[in-house]
Amino acid sequence: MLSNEQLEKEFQAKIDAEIKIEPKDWMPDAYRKTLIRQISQHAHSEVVGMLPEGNWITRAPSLRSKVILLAKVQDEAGHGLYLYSAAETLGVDREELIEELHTGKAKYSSIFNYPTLTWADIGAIGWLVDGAAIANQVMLCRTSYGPYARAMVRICKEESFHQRQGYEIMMKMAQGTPEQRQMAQDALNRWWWPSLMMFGPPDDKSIHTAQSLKWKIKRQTNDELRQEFIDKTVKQAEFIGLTIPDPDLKWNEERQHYDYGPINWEEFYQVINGNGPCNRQRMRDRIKAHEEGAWVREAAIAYAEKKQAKKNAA
Ligand code: BYC
Repeated sequence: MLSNEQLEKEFQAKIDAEIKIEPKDWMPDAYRKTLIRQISQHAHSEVVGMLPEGNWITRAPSLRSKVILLAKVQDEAGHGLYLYSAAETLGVDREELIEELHTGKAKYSSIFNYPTLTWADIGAIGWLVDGAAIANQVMLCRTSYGPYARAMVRICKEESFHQRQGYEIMMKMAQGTPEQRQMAQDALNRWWWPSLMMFGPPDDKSIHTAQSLKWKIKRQTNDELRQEFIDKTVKQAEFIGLTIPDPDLKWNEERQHYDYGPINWEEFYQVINGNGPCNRQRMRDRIKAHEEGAWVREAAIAYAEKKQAKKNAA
């Protein structure tokens, strides 16, 4: 029998050789734990992320925009389901994960604790929040754990459509009446800094990055991805004539990247520790939605049991 040390060595060799780790393969406990933490946080984010946008389905300004928003919100629910399934392949129970979310033990993305005040916020979410999500998640299509990597391929395709729908709303509003233009700029002003916080703390403060890079769960650091997102998004803002709310933003010829101003990390830590503008409201609404959906889960289980009983009897 191989010792733990030998097993770990073989495990790391597989990772280094870009061989995916599958559910029944041996893996270090800490690898399993990190994946359960990250995938479940990710699943919770998708599901909680439906709330700020869902708020605007009844107030979308046209039938077209309503249909698009409905489809987007439904996609987020689907992402949550793929991700809970991927987490379950690691031996945890979905109900257990959801309980952790509802009791405040599990985190979800900081970004969903901010309010959506106007229709332009729906544009800003699609453009910036889904844009940041893509920047972070493309690397996850190559993450070392097979079920997570496969789930991410489909998620990324759908996120690209979401980003386009948000940018289209912003473009239309930026080219609209002075009031619409003002709404678009105001939404950008409010969502810009929280979007940069989505990538997580700076590298020198990130607890998990070094180990996650070694295990190829993450392929790039928080700061690298944040920089990529800024470089791409500044040009998109310029194209539609909006101004990024950062007086320190400046192209750095030497680095070939934009320099940017200080991020308010105090605000970030307040938000992820439950004290953001909407944390309580989001959890209250999520728990209510979960309770109201109990009959659907019960019906699905009863159907599966009936089918199984029929199979057993045959
Ligand atoms: N919000 O050591 P670090 C979406 C936590 S949803 C809250 O750098 P890591 C979408 C972190 O968990 C977007 N918490 O951690 C849906 C850790 O705390 P714990 C969600 C955050 O894991 C609907 C501590 O801070 N995307 O796409 O190496 C509509 C230290 O951080 C945040 C994902 O979940 C945050 N922003 O890196 C539209 C992607 N940042 O766990 C869009 C998958 C950090 O020790 N996740 N924390 O208590 C990841 O890629 C990584 O987990 C992160 C953080 C980059 C987020």
